[in-house]
Amino acid sequence: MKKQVVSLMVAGVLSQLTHATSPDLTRIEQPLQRPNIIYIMSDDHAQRAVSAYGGDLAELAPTPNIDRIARNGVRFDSSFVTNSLCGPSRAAMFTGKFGHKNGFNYNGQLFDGTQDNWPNLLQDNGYTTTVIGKWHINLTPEGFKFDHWEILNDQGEYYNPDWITKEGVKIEMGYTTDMITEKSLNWIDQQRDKSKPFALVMHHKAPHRNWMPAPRHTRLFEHVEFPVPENYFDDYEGRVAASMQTMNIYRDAQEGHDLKMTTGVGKTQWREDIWPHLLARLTPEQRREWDEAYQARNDHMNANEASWSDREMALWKYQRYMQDYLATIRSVDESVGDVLDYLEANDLTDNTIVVYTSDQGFYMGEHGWFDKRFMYEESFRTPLVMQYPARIKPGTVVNELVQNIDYAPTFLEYAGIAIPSAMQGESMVDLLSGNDNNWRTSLYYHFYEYPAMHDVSRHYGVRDNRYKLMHFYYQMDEWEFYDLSRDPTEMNNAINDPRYADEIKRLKAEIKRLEAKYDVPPMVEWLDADLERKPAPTLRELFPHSFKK
Ligand code: SGN
Ligand code: CA
Repeated sequence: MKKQVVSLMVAGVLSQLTHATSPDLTRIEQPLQRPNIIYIMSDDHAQRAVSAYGGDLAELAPTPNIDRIARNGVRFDSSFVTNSLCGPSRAAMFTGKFGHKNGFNYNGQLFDGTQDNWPNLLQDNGYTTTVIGKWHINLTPEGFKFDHWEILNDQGEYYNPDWITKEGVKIEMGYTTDMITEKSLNWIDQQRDKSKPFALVMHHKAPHRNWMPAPRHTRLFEHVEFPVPENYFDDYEGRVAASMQTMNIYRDAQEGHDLKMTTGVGKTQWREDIWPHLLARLTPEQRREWDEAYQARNDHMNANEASWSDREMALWKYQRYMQDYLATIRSVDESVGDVLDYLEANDLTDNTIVVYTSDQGFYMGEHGWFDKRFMYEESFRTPLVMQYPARIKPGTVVNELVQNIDYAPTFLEYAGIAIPSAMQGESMVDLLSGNDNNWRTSLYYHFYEYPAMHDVSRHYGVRDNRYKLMHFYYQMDEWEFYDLSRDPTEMNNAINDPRYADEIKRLKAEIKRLEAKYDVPPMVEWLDADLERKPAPTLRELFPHSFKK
């Protein structure tokens, strides 16, 4: 109790200090007890698949440990990203800036880690820091000052992954989600400098494509039938960009690589798999267990496929996709449980901020899709829960529109570090204590990765509490408008509906206002600069000693 009172007093002083706007005020007097920060981010975890948010999967595939964070602290009900793609999302989250300011707009760019970012600023101000897990914004955390880092290669592998450290690259045997948990807890327990507050960035590969569950979870949902979204068989009428994508579960998902469908009854070989190196990573023992887990279900499918209609096959594929996707999330949830248990057992809970989020949302069959990219709700939203018992009231729910650029300023303010004026996000600290009456009422979004995999057109847009306006550009010039209160699944593009003419006009002006506020450069500059992609060095070039000659 006493500890809590002290830290609350410190917090009061801090919130005054951190409101200073001077850009060169990078160091201020350190408070008595600065919070530890554990930032857990998974990859492609839809809000619909977090049971704290309720919804139709809450009972079928619950996430009790992620829900614990929400119960102990806060659940953000209107949490969004700036650009629904892995790399850009990570860059925005670290820097508190949109991609056009931090230089990272699409996967494959190389992030400049020397720019202000929250792990570096924490470390400059006396924190010990680490990142463990998926990185994906560069080959290594170049420019970052992490005291320790262990990262996956590129997208990472589910089984027996490559781990990259300062020393080089090596394969370690195990299931990646579990290894990230072990390495993270080991760092907290054994490796960190205990004289300093710590920040742990824990980035899971799961539940990213190709959705390979842990051996203990391959059959977790084999008898569960998941509810099929009403728009699974969407015809994309009135939505040109949506009609052109290639991220459809029943048309574009690979039958082998993604859906683990085999070539025939009694067979264990996957159907088409343009990335066979992933399955090839399994040891013979792991492979045997894996094949056994899928055998009966695949045999049943292979025996009946010829008699199934396209629609029946599409529905079968949906169930397979959901079973695997949700099973990979079970390991992530267990990992969160292990972290929370560790903090509780070691008296670290009160003064540690624990965040669970994802780099973006994901489609779970809505519009027929997997993947993300679009500014439609399922991928624009991302789960966000956070606990900090010393400062955040348990069971808090925030409805205001927050975005991943808000995390950096929030962590800095909680740590008592001045927020660089170039950061574009807002600290959520006042919002969390119910003291912010001036919070933003609209969000800006911009997706750039086109031409690219999944063929989602470039687009930008605005969303407020009720409406959304988007412009798809580059190879098309298409506007879409939705009244989310009437059309939450975004099936009726109302851009030409005269009843909304005033709202559309208002939102077009709002886009202009946000472009000015965030200093978005004229589109034409993008088109030229964006197409030049610098080739990244290879791991072999970086760590020649880790490879056989
Ligand atoms: C991989 C996936 C894609 C996915 C991108 C981006 N294919 O290329 O489906 O859209 O990553 O994902 S995979 O079969 O190789 O996994 S992101 O999380 O990095 O944004
Ligand atoms: Ca992702």
